[in-house]
Amino acid sequence: MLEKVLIANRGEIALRILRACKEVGIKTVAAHSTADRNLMHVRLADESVCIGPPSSLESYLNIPRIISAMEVTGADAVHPGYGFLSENANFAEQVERSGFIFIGPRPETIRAMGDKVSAIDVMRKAGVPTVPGSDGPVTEDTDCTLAIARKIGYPIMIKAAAGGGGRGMRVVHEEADLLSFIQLTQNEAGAFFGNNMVYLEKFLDNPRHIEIQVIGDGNGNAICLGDRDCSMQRRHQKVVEEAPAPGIPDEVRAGIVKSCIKACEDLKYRGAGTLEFLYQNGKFYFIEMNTRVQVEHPVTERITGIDIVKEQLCIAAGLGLSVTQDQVKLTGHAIECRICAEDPNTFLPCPGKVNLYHAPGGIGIRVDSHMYSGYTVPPYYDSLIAKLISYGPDRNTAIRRMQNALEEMIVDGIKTNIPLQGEIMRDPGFRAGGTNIHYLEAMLKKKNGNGTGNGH
Ligand code: MV4
Repeated sequence: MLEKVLIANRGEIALRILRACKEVGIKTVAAHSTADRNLMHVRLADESVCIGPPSSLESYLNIPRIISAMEVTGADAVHPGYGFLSENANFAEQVERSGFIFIGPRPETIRAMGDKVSAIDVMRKAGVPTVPGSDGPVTEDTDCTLAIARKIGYPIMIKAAAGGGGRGMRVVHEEADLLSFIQLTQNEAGAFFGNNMVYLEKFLDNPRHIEIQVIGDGNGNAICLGDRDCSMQRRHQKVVEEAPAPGIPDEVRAGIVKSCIKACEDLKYRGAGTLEFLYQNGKFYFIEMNTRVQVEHPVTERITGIDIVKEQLCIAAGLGLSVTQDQVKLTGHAIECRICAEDPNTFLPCPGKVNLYHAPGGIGIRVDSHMYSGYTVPPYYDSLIAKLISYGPDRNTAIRRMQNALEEMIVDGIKTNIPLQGEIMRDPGFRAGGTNIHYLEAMLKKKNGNGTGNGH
């Protein structure tokens, strides 16, 4: 097993990683900014090391400081969590070149998946269904581009190869706009990502966002832990996730799972990963792959009984997967509500001191949170303060348990989205299941008369 893991992250995921390390007997180092001295995982870790001031660029995103912290504390591996350096191929490469273990995929895999054109190419060649599109970057040959677009059919989405998570995209409805919109997207992508490559896809107007969790051992063995529906989102921020995705026919699910496993085996994928799909009219279309543990991993853990972070640690230690695909059984239904410190009307972050925190509990409830009474939510990082996960033998039971848990939860002193989560749980569309990516924004608009929620 690994001896000592440096946790290069903060908040609930740092605590989640710490718990997995403790469970398997690995020593821990909490690398933290000055703003995070009083975080729960810093108190609980075997050692802690301050890596810089509050600014992420000078702490959690600072590669030399993190590698120095590993050197100084004698850690043998680093867990990047999600966000920050988790999908930075240069970081993974420098960690390995310095003689340490990066808990995640090989640097070249991270790099290949970070470029969406290359990710789609890899997946299409492995037999994963993709969105009809340019199957490669847009070139200087405008006649060729116009012909490809005509073949795809309008509306078309122009996407930056270096984009993802909603940045660097544009919809074109007619040929007259195509070339100028491509130019605009290229310019933005160049300025934003330092890479102006763009590609084309058929625009899907009302898809669901469904993702598939995979784990590979790095030697060509891979398993799939089922799917999650993450369609309940606002401005590319997920709000509620659930597993399994409601209403997917068994044979459609079996087909997509099979193709994802094959792709990961072909890639000799190492570690935990997520293939993101759009799902519309009964079909899956691959769009991106995430090469890290995700915020919403607990819903998958709950329906499979598999500890995804523990699997990451075992794979990094070279011990392989703890289960075979035959041993993966999906049971019941799990829902996650992201609890954020934000203003319920403006959705702006609402940092400050939590005077009183009371966590909900009971059968089928899990809370992943670094919060405690007296904790101050700093203004420098994202506003996620807790993840509330409910489980039941069926979806309705999971929803009911979530409603009860939301009513039990007390976070006094700061504004949170707990009331909004309650409204979603009571909403007839959500209760019916299978809502698309536009549903939440439409629901908020109906409630407030517009999309901002502030009545203007
Ligand atoms: C799309 C799409 C429709 N058609 N691609 C947005 C973020 C990035 N991960 C991909 N995204 C989309 N790609 C095609 N061909 C619609 C979106 C999209 C979206 C996707 C997932 C979750 C939320 C979304 C919100 C708006 C647009």
